[in-house]
Amino acid sequence: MLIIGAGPAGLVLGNMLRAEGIHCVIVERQSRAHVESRARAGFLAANSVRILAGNGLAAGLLAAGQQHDTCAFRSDRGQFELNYGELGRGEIHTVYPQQDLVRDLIAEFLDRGGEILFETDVASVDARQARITLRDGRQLSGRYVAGCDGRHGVSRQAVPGRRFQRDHGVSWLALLAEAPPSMAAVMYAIHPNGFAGHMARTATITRYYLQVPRGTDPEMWTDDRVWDELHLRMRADEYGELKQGRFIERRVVDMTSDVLDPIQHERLFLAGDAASLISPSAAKGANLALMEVELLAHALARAVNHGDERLLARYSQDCLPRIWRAQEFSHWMINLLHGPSGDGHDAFFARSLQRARLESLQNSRTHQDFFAENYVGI
Ligand code: RFL
Repeated sequence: MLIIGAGPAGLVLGNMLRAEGIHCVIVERQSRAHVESRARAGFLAANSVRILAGNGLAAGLLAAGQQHDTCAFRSDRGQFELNYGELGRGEIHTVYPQQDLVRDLIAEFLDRGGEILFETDVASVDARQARITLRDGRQLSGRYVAGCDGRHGVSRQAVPGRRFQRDHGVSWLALLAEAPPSMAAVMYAIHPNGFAGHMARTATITRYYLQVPRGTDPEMWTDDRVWDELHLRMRADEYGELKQGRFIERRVVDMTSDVLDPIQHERLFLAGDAASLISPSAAKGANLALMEVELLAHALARAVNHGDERLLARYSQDCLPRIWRAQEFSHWMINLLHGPSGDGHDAFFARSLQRARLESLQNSRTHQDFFAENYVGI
């Protein structure tokens, strides 16, 4: 079995297949040090924790992860909190940095007898032959190939299908501050200057987001300028100062989404960002990846160990409704968090809808239950 990519998708899949006694090679373009220090996601949904724990992959997460059950919204109408752990299905997030999860998964995969070829770049995939060609011309083949090589990978190019794409027209400056969280809850601040977000990562690291114009050069945002803008949009005068520190990551993320249909072709199966890219507005990417690889691992184990390809044949059809449900919620979140700029008639109309949406979330228990179920659920 060949897996392209040592991100959360490829590594969880590899670990699950090793547990079934299936020979697995993961081919990864980057070095081990690189993937073990790449900071991205942090918020893991209850379903992800169940998958990781159920497959013996959660020791680090259970020891060091922090439980989060509350998010809050601030706007010119004040602030309110939603304790989503007591709403909807009563599920919560576990916050554990993605690079720590990747480090744990690599160690466990190697312990289970898996093989990883780091710094090995895949140039193309032949889905019919289940064969990959490396940048240096060498070829590797297996019984099946799993394309877990993320949004810019090559494996999605080997799946003929439709690609549904949406550019939400919004960009975020994604920041990691060497500073403790400023509040217990995830904070979504809605301000005429744009959205600002606060999310705890660890006791000493906090993620912040600032909505910025498309095409912004992150280097134009000095530390002082970022803190001033965060204070303004988070209304620190009213609700208290933020705990400041040095920014150790500063990058612009464009809010785009896409879904491939189908996410399989011949003997190639896509999972994670390779299958569908979701904007980080609802922190769903890594969680969707784990949902998919659980189904894929199960289907591959049936095929390899029992010669039964029925689950593999319906992999795409089993995943896509859940992918679209997550996309729908993420799209809803984007509309909730980002108001239009300008003072024209259309801007007023759109801003009023945004306000109505927020008020409904603040006051309607039914709406809150719906939010909680989708915010944490997959
Ligand atoms: P990854 O993690 O991108 O891993 C793909 C791997 O494939 C390798 N690769 C290749 N290897 C060999 N040959 C090639 N030709 C290759 N091309 C690529 C790459 O080097 C890489 O190691 O994809 P995967 O495994 O599908 O995992 C997806 C998640 O990483 C992603 O969805 C999340 O990080 C999204 N996301 C979040 N998701 C959550 O569930 N919760 C969050 O809180 C959350 N926060 C975030 C996020 C994404 C963010 N950014 C950077 C877009 C916050 C941010 C800022």
